[in-house]
Amino acid sequence: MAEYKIALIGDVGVGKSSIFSRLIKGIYEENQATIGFFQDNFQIHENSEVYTITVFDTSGNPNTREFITSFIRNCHAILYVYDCMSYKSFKEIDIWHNQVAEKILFDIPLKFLIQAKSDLIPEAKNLSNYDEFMSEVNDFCTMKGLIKCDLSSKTGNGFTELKTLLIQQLVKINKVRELIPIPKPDDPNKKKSNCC
Ligand SMILES: Nc1nc2c(ncn2[C@@H]2O[C@H](COP(=O)(O)OP(=O)(O)OP(=O)(O)O)[C@@H](O)[C@H]2O)c(=O)[nH]1
Ligand SMILES: [Mg+2]
Repeated sequence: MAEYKIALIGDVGVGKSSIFSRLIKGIYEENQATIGFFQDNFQIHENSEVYTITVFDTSGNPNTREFITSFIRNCHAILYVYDCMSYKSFKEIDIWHNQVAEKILFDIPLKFLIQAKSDLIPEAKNLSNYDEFMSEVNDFCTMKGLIKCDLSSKTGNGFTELKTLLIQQLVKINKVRELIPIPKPDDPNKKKSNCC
């Protein structure tokens, strides 16, 4: 049975733990602010295969960024999360993205940009900068190679589509990886060859 690891990353209060609860337990529940991280898993059945997806729910506290970005380096996919009502939470994604990219030197995991709390989009449309906000979001996804996805943990909207997309992309990437081995960072303990 194939296993994949994914991480939820983003600002405080954007809805990461609510997404985690929806993915793992299929429910919407109120959560305390996350300290450090939690992990749990769920299974996806696709084309008669069963896949186990381990999800890391992380704290949005900027003080924990260094710690979080180092342990998620082995994840197969990263879900960057922002709140559709908060332009600031979207701008923070760039900082998270740069920090993760610094840690992951040789491997490029699958990346999603999750617009969380999508049940609030009708309200978000009243924000004075909404059109510019969405245009920046689309440009950012194109520039950084992120797949955009709208989710509402409250209503459950978008989760079926996310799971299908996630597994299809993970399997696809895994097949490519099997064909083209990705170079690993040099092992500092490995003895250098004398060969010219
Ligand atoms: N309307 C709406 N509100 C949501 C949704 N998801 C989360 N919320 C609200 O947002 C608040 C924060 O959500 P959390 O999931 O705890 O946020 P977090 O990103 O895990 O925050 P930290 O753990 O502090 O980093 C919750 O208390 C909910 O009230 C959603 O889909 N729709
Ligand atoms: Mg949380």
